[in-house]
Amino acid sequence: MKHKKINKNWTLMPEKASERFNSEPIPLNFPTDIHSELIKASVIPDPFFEKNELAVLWVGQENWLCTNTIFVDNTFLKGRQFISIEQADTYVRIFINDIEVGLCDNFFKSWRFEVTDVLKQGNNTIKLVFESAENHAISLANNYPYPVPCSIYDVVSPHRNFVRKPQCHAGWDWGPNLMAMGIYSDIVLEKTAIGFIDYIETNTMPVNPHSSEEKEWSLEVTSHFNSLIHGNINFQLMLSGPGIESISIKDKVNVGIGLNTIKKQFKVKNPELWYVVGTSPQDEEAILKTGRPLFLDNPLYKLEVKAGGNSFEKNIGFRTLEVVNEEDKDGISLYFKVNDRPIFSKGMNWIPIDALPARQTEKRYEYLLESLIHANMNTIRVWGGGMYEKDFFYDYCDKKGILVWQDFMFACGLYPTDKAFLNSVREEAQHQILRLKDHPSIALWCGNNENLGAITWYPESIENRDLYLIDYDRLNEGVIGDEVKKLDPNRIWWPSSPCAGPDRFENNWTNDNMGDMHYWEVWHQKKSFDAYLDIKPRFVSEFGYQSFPSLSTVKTYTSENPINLTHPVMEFHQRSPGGNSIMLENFTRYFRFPKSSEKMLYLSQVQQALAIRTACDYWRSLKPYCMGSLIWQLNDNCPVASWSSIDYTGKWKMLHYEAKKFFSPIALSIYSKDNKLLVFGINDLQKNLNAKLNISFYDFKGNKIQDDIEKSFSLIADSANEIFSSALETLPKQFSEYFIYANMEVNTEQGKQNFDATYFLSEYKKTNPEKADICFNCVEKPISELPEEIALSKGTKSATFFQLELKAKAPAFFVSLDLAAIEGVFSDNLFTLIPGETKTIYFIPEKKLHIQRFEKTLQIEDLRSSY
Ligand code: BMA
Repeated sequence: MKHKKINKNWTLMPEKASERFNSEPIPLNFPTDIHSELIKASVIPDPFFEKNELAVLWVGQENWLCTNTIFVDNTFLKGRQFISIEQADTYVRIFINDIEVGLCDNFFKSWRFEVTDVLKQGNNTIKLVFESAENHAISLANNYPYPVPCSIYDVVSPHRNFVRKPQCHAGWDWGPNLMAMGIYSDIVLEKTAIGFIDYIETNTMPVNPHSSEEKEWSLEVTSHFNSLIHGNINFQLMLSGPGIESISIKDKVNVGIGLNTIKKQFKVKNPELWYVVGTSPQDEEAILKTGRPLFLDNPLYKLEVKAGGNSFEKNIGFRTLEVVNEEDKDGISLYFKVNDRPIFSKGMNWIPIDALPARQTEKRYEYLLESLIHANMNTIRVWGGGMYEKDFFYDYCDKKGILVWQDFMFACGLYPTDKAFLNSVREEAQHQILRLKDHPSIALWCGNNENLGAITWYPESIENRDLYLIDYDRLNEGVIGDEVKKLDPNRIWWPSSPCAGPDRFENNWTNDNMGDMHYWEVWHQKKSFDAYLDIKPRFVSEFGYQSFPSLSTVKTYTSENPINLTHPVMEFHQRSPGGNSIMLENFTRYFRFPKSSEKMLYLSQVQQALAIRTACDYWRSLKPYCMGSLIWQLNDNCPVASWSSIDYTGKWKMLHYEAKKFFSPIALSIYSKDNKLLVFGINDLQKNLNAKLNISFYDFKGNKIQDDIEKSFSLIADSANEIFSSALETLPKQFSEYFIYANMEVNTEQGKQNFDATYFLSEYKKTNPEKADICFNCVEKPISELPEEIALSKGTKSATFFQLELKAKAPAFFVSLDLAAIEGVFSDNLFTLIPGETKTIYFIPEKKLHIQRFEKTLQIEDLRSSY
């Protein structure tokens, strides 16, 4: 088998002459997308700037032609030849020497077309015609016997549900409508006389999991060999990795034309276990010492298969994973048990990392996922309106121990169920299941995002529920669920998010006691943050609250100076209906109104962090009743006001810093409910811990208004411990005149750690903080001196970091440090400064940075400075 990549030296132009394209054909190399190339060639402006998106809508409505000439020699023409593409977005018609050899029509499938007898010796012309998915969608919908509604947003490409491409490409409530097209993988010419290995699948089972001596696992490997011949082929299988004796099997296998499955089963002795980040014995030790896991790489085992002149490689891991979805006295649970240990899922929802797919670089994937685990999270949900992610994403999750909740790519809508659509989805599901199922990080397959609920959203489906419900079931259970059950029977099939579980058909939209829940009433229904305490969920797979990005990010899309939040550009960069108003209205609910638009950006991030902290503090305190909170959403695919915790430029919003604290494996949580103040010590470790709690009551000058409350206790392993409770009426009366500052000291043989939390019993706007006059000292130090619990981006290019000592004259709340467009992460942010105490913060720049620039750029905000 021979491969020849044909990514280079293409040219791009519209398929038919267009007035809008006044350029020579544009040279390009794949992988790329058409918009990105048109931007590079200055044919279109940056779609993320101002309202340029509207000026580039035509790109997705055109057909585009890419042309190339490829040279093929005689030896390549021996045997049979194929052209293969892993990621074609979406309608790509392929011509070689003007003969059509194939049409790709589903972005989520992988394609291989035979080109034997079409390819000739010497130069061959090859053409790719990218046909507008928008036009395909419109014509498919027009020819469909009845309307199939789906949710749409302000700038929208119609009928996205008719085309199998990332649904958010058509515009979402956080993302632009670009209807991207392109090829995001290699384009490969392959030659073989024998056949292909399409997939390798494995099944790992512990044989004697409880033996204290030798732990044996059975490993079954199924190779899918797509044969072009009848006869015997050479087959070889090798497994190697940490701590095991390498295994090698050689054989001759008889195959027939078409698909052959070759199964081999053997035993693996004492492989090292795969762990969820933060749960391995080494991580437990490290957390006891520093409060943080080690972020080690998981042991992975390399499986190589060679068959009929092809080879195929993948990594596998050894772990058991169970999804516990059982009826109990309160409803139906949902949680993951990995290596017999129940895991509280702390994490985020993931959307495609860029609306311009050419910008989806491995570096950015790595940065976002690294940021996820550094904020003490262990789970990510690949949301159904995006894409089955690139290999790199799952490889990284395998390596670092992140659990993946994997949706199938259907979201917020109803879908067609004609034969062609169902067949296409069946092939898509088969491909993605076989491609992804052996990643140890994959925890669950979920049929879609909110489609079960969506049946109740549209007039058509409300009126004719039977029709749309049957259609829903045909696609979801009849095709997707059917394939999951056939191809990956050991993993749970979760029909929809949210739902109560397999084979449950109730509308779970508002149920908080069964399965997973999306809780949107704080935001879409504008309820107060306290509403998070009115539900008792088992697993929240979505909830979110918006903020604006930081000023440096806002400046990437507007040249307006100073900015004004009701300027049309600022409103255009907000896609959630009424979103800016919700944020501004909540300023008036909780805060004194900020004195400038810049301060509003800051306060919006404080507000977002507070909203989500309120939810997470409470839901974590319900463990093990509640076992998951997945925040909507980690990332942005363009610069925009949104629910993300990391903005488009990669800057951590205040929420991400706050999440690092409220998701920490040992954490302190304070809230008030039912007229009581409650303090919880959360311990996710497997050991009981000795701890001391100190609660102080300060006025806004920084004086204590009464004696501290002190208490020693034991934080029971793997639980949420109520460590203090008091009726509100027994606390000092004038709630607006003081704040509560709590500290929990945890003492272990490995070290001592402190966790603090600040709590107001009154709305912030009713209190009178003094001006804090925050000052700081800064020193630059070699990176080797960075305390080990701080280490963030190991990939930093900087040889130094900055150590800041901050002080304040009066208590300062929600202190935020910002460095404009300088890339890097602070060790902490959004903290309280108590006068007389010094807070040490580290900043690790991504690249070399001069201390003068650091000091000059550093912008410090706190609550009092916002008004
Ligand atoms: C959720 C998601 C997305 C959406 C978000 C915010 O329900 O599934 O569709 O972006 O709400 O509205």
